[in-house]
Amino acid sequence: MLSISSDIDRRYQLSGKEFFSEYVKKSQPVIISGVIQTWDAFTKWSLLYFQSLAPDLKIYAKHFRNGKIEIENFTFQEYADILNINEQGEQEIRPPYCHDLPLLSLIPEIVKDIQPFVLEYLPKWYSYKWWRYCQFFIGASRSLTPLHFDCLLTNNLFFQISGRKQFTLFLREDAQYCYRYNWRWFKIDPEKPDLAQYPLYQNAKPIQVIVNPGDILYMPPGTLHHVRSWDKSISFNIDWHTQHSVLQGLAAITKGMPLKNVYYNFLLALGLIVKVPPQVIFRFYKTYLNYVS
Ligand SMILES: O=C(O)CCC(=O)C(=O)O
Ligand SMILES: [Fe+2]
Repeated sequence: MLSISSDIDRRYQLSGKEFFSEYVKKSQPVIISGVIQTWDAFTKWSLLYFQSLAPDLKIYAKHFRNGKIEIENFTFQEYADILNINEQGEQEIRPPYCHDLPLLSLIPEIVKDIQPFVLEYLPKWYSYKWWRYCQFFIGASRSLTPLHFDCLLTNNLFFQISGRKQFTLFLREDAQYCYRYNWRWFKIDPEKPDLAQYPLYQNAKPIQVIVNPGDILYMPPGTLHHVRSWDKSISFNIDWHTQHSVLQGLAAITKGMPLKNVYYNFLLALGLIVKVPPQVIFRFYKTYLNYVS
């Protein structure tokens, strides 16, 4: 019988050095607490606050429907109205999910709300204008991101600002039991796995963790994740490579990685290995931040 564990380390005030030696090098996920709780974001950020700063900004939200992604555009006000209706209404229909939005580039005033930033958890190359790499996830309770891994096979630092999220993780060796399609998506629904249709899934080892406001979740490259919001939520992540992971990412061309992804990994390899400055690379890389795949 498939058992679900919650077996990942939770580390209080982990140093950057320990983070790299104990987790990044060993490809182990970890939740880090006690590092970012002084950020103003925890008391300031809400849809209304974003709306007051950028009333005319058009954001996009996604519908994940039967393996396809559809996009809709909203102002913050329109999106807030939809989420409020959702919170009062029926559970059945899931509202659109604002997903992978580079909000710090769109509203630069809010960068100061996440200071001091945790640059000790990133390779130095990313320090220059690090906020440009942050992608936001803003959604209703019950929002769902189906099972996938991150498309460039990057490391992921995930920051939870408000609301709680339940992550179901699988280490990358479990991908073989989860029925992959379209490069990075998986047919398994870890909340109701269909073992008759997908029998190999019984070999997988799901790890379920709850990520609370103030937590940072680290996912190594290729970690599968299925994410269920328990509450209305604001989170953001940074996808980033090391010299090691970018080479692994480039090698994935032999495993079916789409050429467009290989191109972005090539740019990051020029930065991280050949040391081309971020000012140059970012001009070409920035379209990645609006890439839906
Ligand atoms: O928070 C979510 O719903 C999805 C997060 C995710 O997939 C990521 O950070 O890569
Ligand atoms: Fe992801």
